[in-house]
Amino acid sequence: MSRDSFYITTAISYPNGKPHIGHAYELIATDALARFQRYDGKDVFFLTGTDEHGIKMLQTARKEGISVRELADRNAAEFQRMASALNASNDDFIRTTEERHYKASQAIWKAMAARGDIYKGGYAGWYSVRDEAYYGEEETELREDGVRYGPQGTPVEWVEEESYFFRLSDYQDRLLDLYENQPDFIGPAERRNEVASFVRSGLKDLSISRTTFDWGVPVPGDETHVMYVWVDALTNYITALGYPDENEAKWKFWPADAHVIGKDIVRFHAIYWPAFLMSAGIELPKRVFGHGFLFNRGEKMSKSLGNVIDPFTMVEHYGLDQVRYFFLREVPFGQDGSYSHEAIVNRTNADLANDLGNLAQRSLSMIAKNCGGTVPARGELTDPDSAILAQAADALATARKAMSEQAIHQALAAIFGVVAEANRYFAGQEPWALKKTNPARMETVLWTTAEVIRRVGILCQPFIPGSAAKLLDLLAVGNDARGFDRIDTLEVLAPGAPLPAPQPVFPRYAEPEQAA
Ligand code: ME8
Repeated sequence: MSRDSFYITTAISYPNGKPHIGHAYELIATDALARFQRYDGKDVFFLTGTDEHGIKMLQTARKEGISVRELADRNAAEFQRMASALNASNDDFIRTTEERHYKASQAIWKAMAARGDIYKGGYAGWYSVRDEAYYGEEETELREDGVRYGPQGTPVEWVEEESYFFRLSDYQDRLLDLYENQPDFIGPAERRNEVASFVRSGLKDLSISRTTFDWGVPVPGDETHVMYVWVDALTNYITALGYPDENEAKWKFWPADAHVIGKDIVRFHAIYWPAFLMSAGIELPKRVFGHGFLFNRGEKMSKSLGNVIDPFTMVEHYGLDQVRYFFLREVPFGQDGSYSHEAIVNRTNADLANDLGNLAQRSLSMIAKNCGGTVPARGELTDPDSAILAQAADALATARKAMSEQAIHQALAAIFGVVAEANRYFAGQEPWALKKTNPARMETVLWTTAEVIRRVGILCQPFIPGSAAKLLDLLAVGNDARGFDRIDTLEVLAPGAPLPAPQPVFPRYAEPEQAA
């Protein structure tokens, strides 16, 4: 039987600068969602990459005095380096300057043109280079500084040129039907309401080509035009699956199960993208999820405020799984979030080092000392044993539902709820006291604790893959026994099986001056 497939993507980032924490956040979250489905038995394809065209890229290159290709190459390499530094499990990394992507972008353009949805006209209106977006005059505002700004607070400039247009206005009703009939298409719900009311207020045709520069995908049949960067950018999601070659094996992953993006670009994904796809006769993705923005102590990160924290530095300083855990647990996915040194240290020490780390270290050390370094004997299970084991198995069902709605924080809350309860169980059963009074019962309590740690370790893999693997190694769980289907298989932890010497998995964070 073939496994169900699951296709998930991040946005593709503009490599006009180095990756920042916002990029890292999106990648970590999407990675957790992808890994979760893999452990749940799905055949997963996870895509990320870089969006290399557009005027913003050109302007940055000009400012730096290098060619735009050099800028793209240099920073795309940084984004790739970030993906490996974050232990992202992406199956491909797409760059929109690749040959395969020109082919796909020109193919979707031709399909939209064949449908009669593309015509030539003249564009005159406002454009934000920072957002790479056209805005209606009513969405802009002339401020006291004499500069006109768009709805995201970025400056807009007046643009007038010959342009091809996409008949977006024809798709208004079909888009509203889509939001109505497929209420899960946009998440979270606030984002869906915003998009629906924007579409209801009326859609104008969209300018989809530019003539004043040539850094982009040439328009088929009229090479004096390059495509508007968002037309080619959105197409990346099907390029990676081999479009337009629908015989390509990877095409089976389409339609995407989820496009994970930030809230600032929901409009492009929930309006333009489905309209382009409908026009080209391609199935629509199942869901577009707009996560929130991350702020440093509540302020928007920006180079001018000097509060941009480099993800590489953060990972080096706090540890990779500590950073992954913090972002995924602390910030309800879909809402804005804030990070600070104190909050990261707090989560690291309270949840990882104390709750999970100490429980593992204490119980595994007792096993090493009192059970000959082997899995303890499992006597008859009492009610408290069965209850904690059941809670650990039930956490999978809770996490599964939460992850299907991108509520990553809720999945982790359920898993760490088990850890908290397991600590109460361990303290309440007092295996150290049983050592003299009832050694057989001590072994059963230690077996149960080890089994809960195994279950928690299995569940933690999508979120903190490196540390979860170490936990499972300490319990000698084979690589082939780490899927979610093994969550309540009592036989995995076989009494008498030899265990490696226990090692601490989650170091406490100590302030550098304290550590010295
Ligand atoms: O928008 N917190 O690229 P991009 C959280 N190329 N997420 C953030 C963030 C922050 N502070 N800042 C940015 C683009 N993001 C386009 C996408 S997709 C076909 C094309 C998120 O480099 C942002 O919302 O500006 C987006 O999802 C991603 O990072 C890339 O942003």
